[in-house]
Amino acid sequence: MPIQRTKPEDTVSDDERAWWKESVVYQVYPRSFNDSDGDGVGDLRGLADRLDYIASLGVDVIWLNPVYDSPQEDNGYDISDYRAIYEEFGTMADWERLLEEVHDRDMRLIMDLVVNHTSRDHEWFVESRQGNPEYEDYYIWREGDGEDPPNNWESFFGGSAWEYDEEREAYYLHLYDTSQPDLDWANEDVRQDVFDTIEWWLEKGIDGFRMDVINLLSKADGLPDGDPDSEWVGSEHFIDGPEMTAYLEAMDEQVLSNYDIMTVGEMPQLTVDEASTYVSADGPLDMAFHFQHTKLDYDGDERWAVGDWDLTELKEIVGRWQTGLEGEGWNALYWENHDQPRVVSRYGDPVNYRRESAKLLGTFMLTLRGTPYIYQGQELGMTNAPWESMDDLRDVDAINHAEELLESEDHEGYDDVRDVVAYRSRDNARTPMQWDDSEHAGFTDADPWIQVNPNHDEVNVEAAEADEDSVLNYYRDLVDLRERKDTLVYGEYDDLLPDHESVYAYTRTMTEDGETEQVLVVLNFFGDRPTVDLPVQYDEATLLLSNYDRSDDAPESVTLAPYEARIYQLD
Ligand code: TEU
Repeated sequence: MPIQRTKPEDTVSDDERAWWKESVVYQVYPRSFNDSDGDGVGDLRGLADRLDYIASLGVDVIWLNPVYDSPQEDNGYDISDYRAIYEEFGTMADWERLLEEVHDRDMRLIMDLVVNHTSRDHEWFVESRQGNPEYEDYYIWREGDGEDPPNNWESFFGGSAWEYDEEREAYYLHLYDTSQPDLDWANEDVRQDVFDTIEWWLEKGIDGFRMDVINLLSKADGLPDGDPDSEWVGSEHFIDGPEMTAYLEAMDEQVLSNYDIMTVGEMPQLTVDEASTYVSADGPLDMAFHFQHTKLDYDGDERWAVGDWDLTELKEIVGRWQTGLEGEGWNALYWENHDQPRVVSRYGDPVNYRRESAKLLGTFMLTLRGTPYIYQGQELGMTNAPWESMDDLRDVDAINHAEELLESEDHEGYDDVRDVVAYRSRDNARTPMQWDDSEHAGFTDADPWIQVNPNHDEVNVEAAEADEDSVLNYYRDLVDLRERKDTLVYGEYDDLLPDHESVYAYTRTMTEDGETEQVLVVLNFFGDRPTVDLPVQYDEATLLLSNYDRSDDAPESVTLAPYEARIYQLD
């Protein structure tokens, strides 16, 4: 059968190609990766000791979560000095060595840029609260409204977004923890100081930034009250605010565009229409993390409640982003990061089909159009941990919300809220990397700062290395396939079964020098055995990869095993 030819103008031009589009990123949360000095906390030398492992995955870029000086109220997202390394993680010399060793292995390093807020301990804030004229307008200070805070905005971590400061006798805005005051980006000096900091790191030779909550910088004039019924009260006044594009364009023009780097913005509540303004070919950033697919298992809008999720909704979201970004906008693809529970525990089956579903979810992420981000441990199929008692929790977000749930509803104790907290806590992503089956999973010799997942006796790097069929080795195959097939990077995406409730099937198609290549991906997202007819045309179908032992049978009608994934080449 002849294949469906796409138009020759689908050819990817040299202008459209970029190293960061062809890269696979691996995210390291240094606090939980590897501890070299026996204090129970991961560190930079520990990470450097494991670079060969990361390189063995075939990935191209490492994204390092914040390692700057910080009181660690929000694990480093509360920065007290942008140009110093947090002592427990090591020294600037350790960091410089790390960068060199990453580059020696032909990988790149991107750093986390957290400039919506600083720590309360940052010198700028210390000066600002004392009313030093140079810094008094570095943060968003307001008088209260009588006994009440200046408006009804809420912190993402719960409660009011305003904190009264006795010293300055005014409220300051904090969209996250009280320890994380928001900078006032309307102040030109703030912008210049941040741009200088960005340049300082780029001059050190890094390869780009992941930008924390970067679409929150611009707050609406007058800071009006928000809709009290919305998911995050006030967000319509501080997400994608009026000056947002102008700030990022200035950052790009003054600093970013002078370097050959990659930038990815983390953007809560981002829609595909809004995204095009940030990440089109001439937008200020290269790509953005949106959150739409991470909310499928909320109960409606409610994050601290668990709902059933629907595959057709996932298809709708993914389809919108795969095809809807205008002006050559590029996607950032992820399931997990340090804020998300483990994906196998959400959209897979961690009990009956851990291995199969981990591979299925990996197949999906690595065969879409965009740059994939693998979070440490995802390549092992790590799962959520049990959070038996409130004392096990470490994350300010989980602790605050657990307390809020306990206060607001008719609950007697932690056991009543445990299911939802254990499911949703960001701590699930932060349990130590599982290197082996020893007491602390090979992460540390001391007591780790957070519990090790008890399943490390089975799920660990050492065991996975020894097992040809492991999730780890399958991820290596996926990365390798992606690196060899441009079609998986640049090819057009077409959903073949948008309405099917358990099977996801799509093609990726690319034409180059008059030749069309088509790759077919077939994914059974559940534990049953569906048979599907696929509208594909081809002369020959070659099975490139599957998480089951399969031969090259014809893909126009297939019966799939639980969580089965297949990738075919169609000629
Ligand atoms: O997160 C921003 C944020 O609001 C979300 O990532 C949130 O944690 C997610 O929606 C949960 O589903 C960033 C950092 O990634 C996070 O670790 C920080 O706590 C936060 O900013 C504040 O800096």
